[in-house]
Amino acid sequence: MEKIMKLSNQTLSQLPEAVVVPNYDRNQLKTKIVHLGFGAFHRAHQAIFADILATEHGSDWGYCEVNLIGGEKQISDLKEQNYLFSVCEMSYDNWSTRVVGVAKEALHADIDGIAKILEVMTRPEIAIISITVTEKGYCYLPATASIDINNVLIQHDLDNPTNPKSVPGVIVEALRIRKEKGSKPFSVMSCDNMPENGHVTRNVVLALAKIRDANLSQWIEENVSFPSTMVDRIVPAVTPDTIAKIQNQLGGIEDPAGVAGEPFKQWVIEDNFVAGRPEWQKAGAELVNDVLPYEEMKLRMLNGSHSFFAYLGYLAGYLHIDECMQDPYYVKAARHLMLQEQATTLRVKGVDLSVYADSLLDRYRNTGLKHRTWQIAMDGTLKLPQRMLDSVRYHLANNTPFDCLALGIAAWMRYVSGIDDNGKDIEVSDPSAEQLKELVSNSPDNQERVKALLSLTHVFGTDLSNDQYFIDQVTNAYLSLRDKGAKQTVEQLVHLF
Ligand code: NAI
Ligand code: CS2
Repeated sequence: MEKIMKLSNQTLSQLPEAVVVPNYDRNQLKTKIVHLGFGAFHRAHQAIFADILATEHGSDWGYCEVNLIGGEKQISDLKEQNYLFSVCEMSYDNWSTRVVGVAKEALHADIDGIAKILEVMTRPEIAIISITVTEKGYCYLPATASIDINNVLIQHDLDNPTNPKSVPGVIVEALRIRKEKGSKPFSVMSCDNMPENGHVTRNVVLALAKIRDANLSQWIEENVSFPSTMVDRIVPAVTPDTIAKIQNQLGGIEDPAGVAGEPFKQWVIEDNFVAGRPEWQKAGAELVNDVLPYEEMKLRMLNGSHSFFAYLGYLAGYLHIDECMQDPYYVKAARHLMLQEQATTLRVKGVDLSVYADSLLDRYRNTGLKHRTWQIAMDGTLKLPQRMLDSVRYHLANNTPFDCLALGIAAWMRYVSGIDDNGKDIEVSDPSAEQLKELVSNSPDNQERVKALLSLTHVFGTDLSNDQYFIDQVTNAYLSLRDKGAKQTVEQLVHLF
């Protein structure tokens, strides 16, 4: 039987001509960024920007790719294939492929040990620690953007500060070593979907450092920058089908570290780096003073409508976003949500939000993506605040209607109740899953369920948990979902617009 070959330096020359391969001298690259979270998104986003810079502008910025928790296989695959991986763009059924060469090293905490990761992070030439570890990785309380001191990883790191496990713990320890060695600090750049993601990162790092040593936290405060970023590119979780399609693109060569995403990409970065940065603007990123207006726009319009589709879609049996887009009532409701209930809350200037909304709907129509509603539905307790609840606060303060937001929140409540509209069990994945299960099983399936879930003040804050108008709006939507199901509830709501 013929042996299937893997992507590597040796097999690069055998790839089909259409595949873009690194045309630069990879030996000239220096590891100057340590990236925490070698997941699907980083590969198709930040790594692509760096690869464009190396290809077109002679950049020498290379990466050490790190996974702290999960993703062991991605790191070992990467090591086995000379740190090469491919990124495909899926526009409907037309794929194009690029092999990315900017990774120089790869480490996993459970394979290589945390000491090795800290050794790399404390090299003087490391200028940036960038992060995509999902909202969970920050060990924070979303309602207050402050550290969750009861998080098991944080508890571990408080007891074992020199042998940390959490993202904040690893950053604090690396900075402590750098301070002690007298080396310069680095910048810490979050690329996760949170508003003011730089501030969240700064909050958790400073809070943990303060508990350890007030001098250290003061040094961090004075020397380290935490630029915020708005990141956008839809990159669904890799499936066996994706891997098979990538292999096809590579002319039969296998790449288990490959990913595929949509053609669109956007990156807005707060220009605040203490030890230099790549010239990302040359690869299409926007460097600005204040990212928050862009973050809010993206989190509320894109991620807000994504979560709306995810909960209402999953309940109705729509397994992928493009299936939601086949339902005209869902599309109309999402457009109303975006333009009447999210756009109106935004402070971004100079963007035509109606054009933006339509471009998002077009991106969701991409049938090549197969983006699972279940994937987007996960970790709702960490997503709802920035995607829906901040806008609800705006509407409550301004006495303006928020029917679609109330429906989206109620749909999350139906979803975490664990049974879809066809009576099938839902596998709820969320860091608060245990607590959710307890609240659901101890409350009857009526207005009491809504009240029980609203008692999660780390999600809803004490303000929303006690706001009677908000409670009533969500309860009405919840009872309609319970009695009529998601499809009919969406259709009836749309008829009122
Ligand atoms: P993924 O599931 O492929 O990767 C998740 C990464 O996070 C892995 O590297 C894993 O090791 C790490 N991780 C998970 N829990 C952790 C923890 N508690 N501590 C430390 N590391 C942890 O997910 P993907 O697609 O890479 O997305 C990651 C994040 O990137 C998203 O949550 C979002 O914030 C952001 N993002 C994703 C986009 C996408 O379309 N996939 C687009 C825009 C932003
Ligand atoms: C999605 C995002 O999984 C989710 O929650 O809403 O990952 C979304 O695909 C990206 O933010 C698009 O940039």
